[in-house]
Amino acid sequence: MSEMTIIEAGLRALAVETASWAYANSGTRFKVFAQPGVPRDPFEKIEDAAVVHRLTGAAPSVALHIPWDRVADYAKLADHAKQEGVKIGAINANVFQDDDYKLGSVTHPDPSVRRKATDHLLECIDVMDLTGSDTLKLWFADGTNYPGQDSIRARQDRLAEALAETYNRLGEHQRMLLEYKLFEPSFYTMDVPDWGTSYAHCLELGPKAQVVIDTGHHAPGTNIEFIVAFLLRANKLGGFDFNSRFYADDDLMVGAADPFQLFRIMHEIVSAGALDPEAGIAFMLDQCHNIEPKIPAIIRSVLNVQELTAKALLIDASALAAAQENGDVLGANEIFMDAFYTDVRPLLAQWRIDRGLDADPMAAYRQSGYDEKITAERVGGEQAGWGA
Ligand code: PSV
Ligand code: MN
Ligand code: MN
Repeated sequence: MSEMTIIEAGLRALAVETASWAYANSGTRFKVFAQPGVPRDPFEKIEDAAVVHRLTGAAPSVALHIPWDRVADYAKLADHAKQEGVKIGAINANVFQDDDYKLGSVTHPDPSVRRKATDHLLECIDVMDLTGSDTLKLWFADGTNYPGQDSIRARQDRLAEALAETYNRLGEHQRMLLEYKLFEPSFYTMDVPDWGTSYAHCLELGPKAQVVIDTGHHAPGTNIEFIVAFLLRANKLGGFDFNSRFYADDDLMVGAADPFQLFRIMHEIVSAGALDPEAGIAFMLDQCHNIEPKIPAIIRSVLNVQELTAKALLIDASALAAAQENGDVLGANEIFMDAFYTDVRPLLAQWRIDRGLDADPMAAYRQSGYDEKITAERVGGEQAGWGA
């Protein structure tokens, strides 16, 4: 099979989900640098997401974050997405920004705060019903800052209770993804600090609960592709929040810090046959574009995922299997690295031309006039909701 045939077969199905909040202003705790032309409401965020999809042909859905994307009429929002040629992806719950959540949300010691937080999770399932989304994404900032502050074990019980109530409210074709994070904003314990904790809760809940891997949420040096392989085998990998990091939860563009890591992750996906949408793995971006222009950064990110996936597709699977069986350590590694070092950019340019897309989506965006249009039309764009 030619390299082009292999890439065509693999990339046909690859869909990267962009995040509504990445189109809005964002920053660090030190400063938010407002950018011209950013969306003023969720409808405009969807319009920007649609531009990314039109230029790349590979970003057909956009994730929402509630309440950052709360609107009066969700059916209208979903319809707007449809008109624009995209659909609503995962609904991200937000139980980390109210004053009530200082000591936690679903694991708070006060039952009335836990009730409020769980009610928000249920509200997010209402949003899924109204928008046609099939995925609820849960991330909890919950945890403690000081030893002795609260019972680690009691907080696990409270978490399990809220998750079970939420799980039981899911419709037949809906699922929930539980995200973990090593630290931040809690610095002593996080209630879901790692994939093992998330996996154990998901196992207890049932088949509609799966783990989501945010690539920025691990200790330095963690072997993420091992986690991917393990969870795929257990049928408990629901998807990714892709981004890249040099230090902690940097939320930089995926593939920017460590393209080789992304390649290794995509190799596990490809070799498990999990690129196919039937496998149900959501390839989502969870990034902030604090200093770089947002739409081009998101286009770049989608292209990075495509490029590293294409390289992973080019690994000669049968030669690799033979080398592995023969215990040929160096031969196996050489086959693996050969694919990584292959320049797939000309093949991908041709792949785009074959689909009626521009060979260079970055240049096509610059020439499209869209940036000038939104800069002129949109005044007073939204802040994503955090980083102020
Ligand atoms: C938390 O750091 C996180 O990765 C979660 O996915 C949040 O929902 C997201 O960031 C939004 O900033
Ligand atoms: Mn995330
Ligand atoms: Mn994060």
